[in-house]
Amino acid sequence: MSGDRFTPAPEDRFSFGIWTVGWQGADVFGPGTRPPMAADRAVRELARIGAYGVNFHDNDVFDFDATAAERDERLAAFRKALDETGLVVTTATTNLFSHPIFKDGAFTANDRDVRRFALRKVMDNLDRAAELGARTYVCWGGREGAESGAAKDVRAALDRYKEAFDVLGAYVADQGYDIRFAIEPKPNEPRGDILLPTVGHALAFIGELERPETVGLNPEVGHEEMAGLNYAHGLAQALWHGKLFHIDLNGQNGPRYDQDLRFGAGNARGAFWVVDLIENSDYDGPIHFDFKPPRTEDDAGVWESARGCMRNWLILREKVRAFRADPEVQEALRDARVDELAAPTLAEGEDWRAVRDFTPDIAGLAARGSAFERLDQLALEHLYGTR
Ligand SMILES: [Mn+2]
Repeated sequence: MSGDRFTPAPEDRFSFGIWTVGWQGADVFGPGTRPPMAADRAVRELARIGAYGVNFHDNDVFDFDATAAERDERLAAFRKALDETGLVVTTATTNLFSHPIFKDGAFTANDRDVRRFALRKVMDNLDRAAELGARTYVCWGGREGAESGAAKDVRAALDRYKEAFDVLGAYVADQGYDIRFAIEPKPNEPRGDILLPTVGHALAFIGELERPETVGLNPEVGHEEMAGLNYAHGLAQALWHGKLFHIDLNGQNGPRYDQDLRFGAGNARGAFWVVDLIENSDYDGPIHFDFKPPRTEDDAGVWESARGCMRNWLILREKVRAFRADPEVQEALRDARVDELAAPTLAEGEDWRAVRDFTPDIAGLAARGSAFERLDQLALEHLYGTR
């Protein structure tokens, strides 16, 4: 399987979270099925299979309760592996969800000391992120939410959520770091309901911050599809707002628990449109995978799963390029009037007066087919490999 045209290269800019391949497979019904993996080993193996970069939580590298000596030793080993492999740290993030102190959230915990400690923990890791060259800082507020009604004043929680981003934005500015924040929405799990549950909620929230230009989005396939939403449409809207700072790619089969399958597994048709959108956009961040090798896999299966993420991107990239280059597709796009949508509804110099009394051929327009089915069938035939 290796050495073919779907073999990843550093210029493909594939990156992985250290926690993805390092996941031991613990779930709510059973403990892990794989031994722990040190961050430096994850870096070396990811480099071996063709990755370009990594993203890490503070506690992917050292334990929450590590002594200063243990922390420094783990960080030194991580740095050494990065130096030796040439892998880049594209992104960093903070674990504000595993330790019991964060059981009611971090930035929006009712307890003020928890909130103050959460800010400190993020600032500690922002220093490491800056030192390691990360330009994007992901914020997934997995514990920011509630299972019950009265326990969480959502409007006050949003005040505190905004306060956290304002304080951290000031810290980054005061330190002179070249780092932007990327909010990762998720509707539920681990909390019953999570704040900022979708791309749309997060976009609206960013508009209320003191430094909105430094905060964007990190949408995840599974998280949007858990909410029944179209991930490619969410990405397109984030791009439209200039807010697509990062992407978390994986696989999901509709609204159910967060599956974190390898990219391209799950909703394959959705994945085709994601690759088509990103390949034809100005997104210049890493092609990042946030998946979990299933609990059934041993160490060999972990790397097979990680390799599959990258191969599936490259396979779909070849298919979307063939789709766009196909003369029959181009004709079908014209028949479907896809280009016409780019033309402003009013011409240059026109205002509302131009259409105030506009009356088209109503019967003719109503009767005319949109010719979308042929276009979509051509896409499916490229995806299914028959064209
Ligand atoms: Mn997920």
